[in-house]
Amino acid sequence: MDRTLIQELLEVVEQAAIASAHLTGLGKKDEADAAAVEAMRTRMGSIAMQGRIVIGEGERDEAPMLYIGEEVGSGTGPGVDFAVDPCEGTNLCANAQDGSMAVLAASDRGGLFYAPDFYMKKLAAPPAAKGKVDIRKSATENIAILSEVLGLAPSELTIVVMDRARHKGLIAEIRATGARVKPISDGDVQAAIACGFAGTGTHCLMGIGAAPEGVISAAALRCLGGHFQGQLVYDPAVAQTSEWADYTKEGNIARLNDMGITDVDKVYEAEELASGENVVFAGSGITPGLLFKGVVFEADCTRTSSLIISSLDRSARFTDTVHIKEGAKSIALR
Ligand code: VTB
Ligand code: MG
Ligand code: MG
Repeated sequence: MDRTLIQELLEVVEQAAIASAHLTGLGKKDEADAAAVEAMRTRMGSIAMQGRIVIGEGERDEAPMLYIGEEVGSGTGPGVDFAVDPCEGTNLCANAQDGSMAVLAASDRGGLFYAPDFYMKKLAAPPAAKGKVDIRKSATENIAILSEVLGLAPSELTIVVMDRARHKGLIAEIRATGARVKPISDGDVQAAIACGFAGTGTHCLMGIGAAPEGVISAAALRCLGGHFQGQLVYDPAVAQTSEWADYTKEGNIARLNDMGITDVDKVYEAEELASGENVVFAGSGITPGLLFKGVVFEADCTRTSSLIISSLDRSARFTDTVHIKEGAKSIALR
């Protein structure tokens, strides 16, 4: 992987975000997802690389595009592994709610954890808390640590938690410490990454979301020096999701074992989920959010706001791109 890839990957997520943004608010989540997938795949095709999807939109039989194992790119050049979520937060996009984005993580071959399509308990926090908070500790203990290392009272800390039945106890525990809970309906990737930056008003992500999204979050936080840990969730009684209505704990453990995961309770650090020598994260807002303004359509241009984080040059670039329409007469400078 070299630095020219950074610019290419920026364009990949910008194109995916624009494609989904045309379907924002229409209540069509699958269509918004498909549009992003198509745009992402097309733009990836013109990058000189031997790309491979390790986390994608499903197995070969279920998804027409960007399925796990699919090869992307021109077919010559460096080998690059990708974890993609072309429309992360499809419900948010379909309902024109904040927080959806086109997102991917890239690394050298073998540099991203092949996360199963399971749930994952996650803990994300700012760099100052790295290695100090711990997913094995209680929320109460972690909030005390956060308060200490960030120099903020619990009442000045905002903890993002997905708004799910499984988090009833967690939310009550956090509130009992005096910290603020910000429930989100979807989109824990953006919330996790927001923890990596001061000034986002987001100090910690706690609770259970999806495992593939955990790898993408880990890639970004690893580059930022932030804290991220993940632990797979295999017990349907813990996940409390209709998706797992027909699954059993034993069956899920057997599925993990079949995938080569024998230590099912392992706590994965960011550096294990995104272990490659070089790691790049790229995200572009579809709707506004903690990190971006999202796609804005204007008469003469389309504007995108994005974030590329790269270990190649130890940078986090926030970009605002004006995509100029043919025959444009005036472009506002904002
Ligand atoms: C999680 C979360 C994602 O979807 O995967 C969620 O990590 C689905 O969780 O950010 P449930 O099955 O509990 O609804 C997102 O919110 C969006 O992809
Ligand atoms: Mg998706
Ligand atoms: Mg998603």
